[in-house]
Amino acid sequence: MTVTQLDCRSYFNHLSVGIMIGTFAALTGCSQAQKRSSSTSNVSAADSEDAKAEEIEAKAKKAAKNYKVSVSSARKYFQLVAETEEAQSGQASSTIKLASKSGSSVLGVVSITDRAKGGVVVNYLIGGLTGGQDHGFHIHEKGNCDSEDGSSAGAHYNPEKKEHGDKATENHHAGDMGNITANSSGVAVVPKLNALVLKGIALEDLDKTAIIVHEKVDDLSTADTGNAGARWACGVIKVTPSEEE
Ligand SMILES: [Cu+2]
Repeated sequence: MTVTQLDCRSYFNHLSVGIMIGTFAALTGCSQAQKRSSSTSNVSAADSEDAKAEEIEAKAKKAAKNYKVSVSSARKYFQLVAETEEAQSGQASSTIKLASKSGSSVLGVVSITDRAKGGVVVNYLIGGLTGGQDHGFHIHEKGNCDSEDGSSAGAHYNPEKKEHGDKATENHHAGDMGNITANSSGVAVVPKLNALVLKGIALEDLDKTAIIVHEKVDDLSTADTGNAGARWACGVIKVTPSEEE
């Protein structure tokens, strides 16, 4: 049997175990140059994965301090943001930092990414909540978090003039994101990839609106607020048109 140059190269491209490459090369007579080139590309792929993991670890440690959350919660958030951006390759993203309001100690970060097939994916990492409780989570219509109680963010984002409600149903404000669930340490982190998707909205529609985290659970029905209580955190959504990839 004769192994062509092409066969040899494509075989290497699919191998990751050095010893198997060596054995195959010895059996088929593939050149040292090809072996070297293959192992270099395998090493750089591994290096790139290591670099990504290190970057996530560094961000997680910093966020853990900034937002008073565990490193493991922060790691989960950054991993899911990275997976989202990989899945929605080339789509715009915006990161929103939340400031405490109404005397709470709620802090956190939210990432919104356009979906290739429409809508946006929302990832979040929020600390300082009431342990084991759900908290209303909305987009409000004004990109202004200046007031002490978050009232400057106005009412729910609702361009279609619908009723407040459950985002799983037809009739709800575009800014109704339901509730986020705090763990026993008062931290809410997005549970899995695409756990929170808002359909019918593009990121640019949300320019100069705000994210609000509430004191209480949103009952998903009471007009116009879901009876979710005080505004415990607020962050302005800013979308810059020429954002980096
Ligand atoms: Cu709200």
